[in-house]
Amino acid sequence: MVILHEFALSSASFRVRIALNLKGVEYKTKSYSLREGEQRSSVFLELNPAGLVPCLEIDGLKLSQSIAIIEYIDGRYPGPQLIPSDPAERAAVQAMALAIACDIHPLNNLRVLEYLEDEMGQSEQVRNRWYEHWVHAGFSALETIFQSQPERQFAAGDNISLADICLVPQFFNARRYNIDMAAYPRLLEISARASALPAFVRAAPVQPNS
Ligand SMILES: N[C@@H](CCC(=O)N[C@@H](CS)C(=O)NCC(=O)O)C(=O)O
Repeated sequence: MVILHEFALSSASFRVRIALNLKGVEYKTKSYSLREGEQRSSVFLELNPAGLVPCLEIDGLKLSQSIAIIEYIDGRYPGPQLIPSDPAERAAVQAMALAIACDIHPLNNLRVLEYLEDEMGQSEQVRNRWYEHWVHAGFSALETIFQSQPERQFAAGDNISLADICLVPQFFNARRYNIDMAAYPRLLEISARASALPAFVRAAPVQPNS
């Protein structure tokens, strides 16, 4: 049995749920409340000493880091190829995915936001400004890339890839934080198209503002 240790609203967990669904892998979830700090419990630290969800138990392995997990799933299961094998296409997909997973997401992770407030004494207003700043920095760059490729249905072309798998959860988060995304029409378009696919719908947490 494949077990995803996760939190529904965690975007890194959301990425892995999408990938498992796209590949048609059956899995169970075990939830850890991030708000209550369960990711730092001894039970979870046994799974991932970094204290960050997700962790995927699969084939006798305990995998952490959503991108590494998705690479494993992609290589292990048939179905749509999420990371292209052509070196140039692969680099392009990885660049878009990592622009989100490395350049936006970690700066706005819960522990960073809590550190800003609790240890650095910053207000909720400053915390929210920080959050928005890094979303806009990352999304502006991606919008420029997508604008230059108007024919693309999805982030990397006509097929879903790791780039869409990273984009949709980050978009979900931005909506949750009520960030104005009027400046990103192509991101909106691509994200909406991918979000409507059954694998994404089934992976989504409850809709923001619902
Ligand atoms: N690079 C990691 C990031 C994992 C991560 O940051 N997970 C977040 C939820 S999306 C988390 O567990 N946050 C808990 C915390 O900040 O204390 C991955 O892609 O799996």
